[in-house]
Amino acid sequence: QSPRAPLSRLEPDKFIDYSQLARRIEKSREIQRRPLTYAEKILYAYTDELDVVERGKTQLKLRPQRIACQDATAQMAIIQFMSAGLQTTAVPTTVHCDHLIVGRDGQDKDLPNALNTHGEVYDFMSSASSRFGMGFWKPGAGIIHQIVLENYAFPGGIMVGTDSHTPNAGGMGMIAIGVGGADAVDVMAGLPFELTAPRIIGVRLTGQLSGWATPKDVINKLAELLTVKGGTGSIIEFFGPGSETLSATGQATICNMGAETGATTSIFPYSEAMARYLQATDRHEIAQALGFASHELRADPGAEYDRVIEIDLSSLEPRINGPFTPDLSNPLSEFPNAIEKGSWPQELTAGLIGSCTNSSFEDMTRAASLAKQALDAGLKPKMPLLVSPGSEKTRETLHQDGTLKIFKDLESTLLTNACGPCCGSWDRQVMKKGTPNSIITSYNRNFTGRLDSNPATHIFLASPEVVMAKIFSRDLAFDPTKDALLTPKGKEFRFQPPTGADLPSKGYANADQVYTAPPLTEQDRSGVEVQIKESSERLQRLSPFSPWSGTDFNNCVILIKAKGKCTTDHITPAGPWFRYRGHLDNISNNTLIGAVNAETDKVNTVTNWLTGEDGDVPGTARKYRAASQPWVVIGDYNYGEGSSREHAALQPRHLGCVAIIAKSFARIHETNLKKQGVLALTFTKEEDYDRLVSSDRLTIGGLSGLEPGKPVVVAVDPTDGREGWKAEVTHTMTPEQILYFRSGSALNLMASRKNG
Ligand code: MIC
Ligand code: SF4
Repeated sequence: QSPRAPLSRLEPDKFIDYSQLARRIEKSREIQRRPLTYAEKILYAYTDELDVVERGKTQLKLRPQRIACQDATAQMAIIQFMSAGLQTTAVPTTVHCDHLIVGRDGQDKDLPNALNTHGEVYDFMSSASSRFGMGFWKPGAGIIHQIVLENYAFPGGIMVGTDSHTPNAGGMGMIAIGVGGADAVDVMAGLPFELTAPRIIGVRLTGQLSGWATPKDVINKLAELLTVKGGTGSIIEFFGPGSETLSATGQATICNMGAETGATTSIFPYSEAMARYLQATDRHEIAQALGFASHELRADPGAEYDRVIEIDLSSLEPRINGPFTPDLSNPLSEFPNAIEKGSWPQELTAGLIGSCTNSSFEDMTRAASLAKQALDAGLKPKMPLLVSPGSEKTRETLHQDGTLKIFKDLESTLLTNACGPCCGSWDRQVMKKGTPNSIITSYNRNFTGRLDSNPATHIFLASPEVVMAKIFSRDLAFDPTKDALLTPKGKEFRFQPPTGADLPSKGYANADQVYTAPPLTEQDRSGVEVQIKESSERLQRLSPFSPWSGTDFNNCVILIKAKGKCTTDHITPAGPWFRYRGHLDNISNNTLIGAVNAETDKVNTVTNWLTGEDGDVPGTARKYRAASQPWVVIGDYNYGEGSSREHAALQPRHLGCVAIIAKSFARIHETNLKKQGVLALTFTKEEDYDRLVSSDRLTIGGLSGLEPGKPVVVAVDPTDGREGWKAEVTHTMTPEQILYFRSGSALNLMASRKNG
């Protein structure tokens, strides 16, 4: 037996050594002189120059073992990698074609359509993958997080991914962190990934799920307890006897949606279920080697958490979260009251299952068990059911096992193995935009306009089981755990609780044909040409942003004072806009079009303070840029919540934004802003948000004296006759990040260091 195993089946020349990991953990415990939580063990084992860590303060320089990029963010990451003049990724990297494929008629039609529509972009990414040494998962292979779980995630590992749901791999005991493209480029270039040592929220699970309760309900409940910002700056670490009762894929569902609380990542300690999953996915060597460190792959006795939350799995009820925010949670039994109180549209119009959150073998077989009961009783779905399988491997396994046949009998639409509706790539037929309606899904997000670009669609989040049962009634209030339905013969029908299997009895099918490995030698790689057509409307080389001029930002205008939720879906919506993810100038035409103007409650309408005319937000920003007029955005709480898309920082920067001043920021977005040289400033006194009027002029002063921890003063000069005043704001820039600002971006800094 060896402590060494290949990192993955697909990269037999790269290894993980579990004895070495155990030694590193020992050593970091000696340095910290205290018991460590599991997350801390992994983080610190992969930190350069480890010293005594103060959670929430110390800057860690992490060395991830892997990078995963999905197509909607990979394009810009690769373009940045190229513009830094780099040759080969320093860390194993994969690219996944999952976000661009539009769901409409099902895989047979949608996939060929996608290959046609996005051919230029796929060619770019596949050639760049070959050129720079990255593994390429073709369109239709599956969703990034599912593929990572099946092929790359392992207990005790650490990775970053250019997608906010990267923490999905925490279900396999891995520290997996969502980052922006520029952060990923650092790691690709061999630089460490810098992170403020997270606080650790412990979640102690007791009891065991039964009946209708599922892992999704655990996280739906936790989202309620923590809210969409309660996880910010923290890792959620699960422990307790209940965690040993969950399947690896169920744990992945929970970690996946930890992102909805703003957490840096979520993680489960090593359990038998992980070993079984490794075996089932043909990774026997890792399953064996980890015996050399399994005693370390959990929290030390007496390890301290910053906060502990208890959840009893035995008494957990199924829950439905939404609409419009993932932390609005109701147990099934109280949902009818909530519908009435919220005046939500009473008729359910579509059901969607699958996605990176809930498409495991277990999810699908359990959902199918309910479908079968209903079909056997002669019932038919009352609305379209769309199924998004997470990967070709699992889809093929479900096909072989007969589960897909049940979905077929339901006349559901089997979509491509891709994000599809979940990321707004849904060409929804029938429902007219603007029509209020309710839909239910097993996905993870429900921000306004997210799935079908219809802001009036109320999106509810539940387990695949609850979604499956609910499509048999148009009544949103129908409770499948107790209410009866009438069969065509007029008989009463009640569902029995779902049943399924956590793993396929004959193992998972092989689906390696959907993967392309990069050429092995540098020589073979260097012959590959990566092409970007000058005339392309989809891909554009980046020109470096200008460095900071050395003077304060005087007399800035406010482009928009945004009110309430301003997620990355509000700053740069997805869906149809994915088209331009590789073309900064074109995608900038959607900048902040979803943000609500705090003074008028209007969307995409602001006043141009140079001319006094009203206009759309991106158009007005372009006018400021043409006039060399610096501008800022004023934001509310948790500005930039949601996605990792760095376009939400790149676009404002491209259009001349110098600072975002908000009550608070979401972690990934705040880092993305810093990387692109935009000041991310937080009000010291939240009331100052209310005091600002969007016609005010702002001077952000003392910039040559920027220092970590030192507040910045913003002089407010009202144009409406009110007296001038000063607002104090803070920033979280490290010395290195202050250099990003001065250089104009992190990329500029990297290039200047490279050129000496
Ligand atoms: C999401 O779930 O919001 C997305 C679409 O996967 C994004 C990535 C993107 O916008 O490209 C994410 O989560 O980071
Ligand atoms: Fe894709 Fe949705 Fe998962 Fe994001 S959350 S990776 S859009 S399936």
